[in-house]
Amino acid sequence: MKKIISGFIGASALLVAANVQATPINAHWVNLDSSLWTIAQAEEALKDTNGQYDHFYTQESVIDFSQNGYTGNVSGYLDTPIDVANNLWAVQFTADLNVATASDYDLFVFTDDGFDLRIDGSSVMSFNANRAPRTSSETIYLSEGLHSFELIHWENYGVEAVEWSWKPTHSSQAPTLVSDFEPSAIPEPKTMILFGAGIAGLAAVGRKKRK
Ligand SMILES: [Ca+2]
Ligand SMILES: [Ca+2]
Ligand SMILES: [Ca+2]
Repeated sequence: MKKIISGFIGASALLVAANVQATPINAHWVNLDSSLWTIAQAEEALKDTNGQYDHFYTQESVIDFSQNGYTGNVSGYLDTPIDVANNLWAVQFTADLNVATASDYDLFVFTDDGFDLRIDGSSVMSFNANRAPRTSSETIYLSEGLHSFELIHWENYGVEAVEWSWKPTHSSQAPTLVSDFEPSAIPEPKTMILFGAGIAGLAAVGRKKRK
């Protein structure tokens, strides 16, 4: 009986592994020519209704950037993909967050300067001013499944950093980068094949045991 249970977990793990498709986070960057202090100003700049700023777009797998070597709460960082000489800019990160297990989660957003984190269209945490590199934290409940998120961040002179990490509230593990994103919960055909192979393997284990 014990063997059958472990075999079933193996099949489930295969399903999860095949279903997660490292889909990128969309990042929209905008270079500015004047100071900004608030979330509203960063949003205005990103909208750029007068078309006065330079915009560019990248795809990222995690939010863990610094122009100045600040590692945040999880070791390591990526160079922010914007001219380090430019001290005035804003960025909007968007993707779907895939929550495998419904739970309370501790969220940690490390930034210089400010930010606004929205999940399913509502702000859950923000720092609506400029600051030296600091961590903001918040605990929220997330149901299983996909949750759209938007993280707005800006740089207004000096040091720049932005990192988003999390952990289940009741876990003693260290925070890890939020990095599990996918556009759709619909299993791919290859997922079903692997799942079928897992079931076949389980049946083989069962047969072997009876002999
Ligand atoms: Ca980091
Ligand atoms: Ca800077
Ligand atoms: Ca700064």
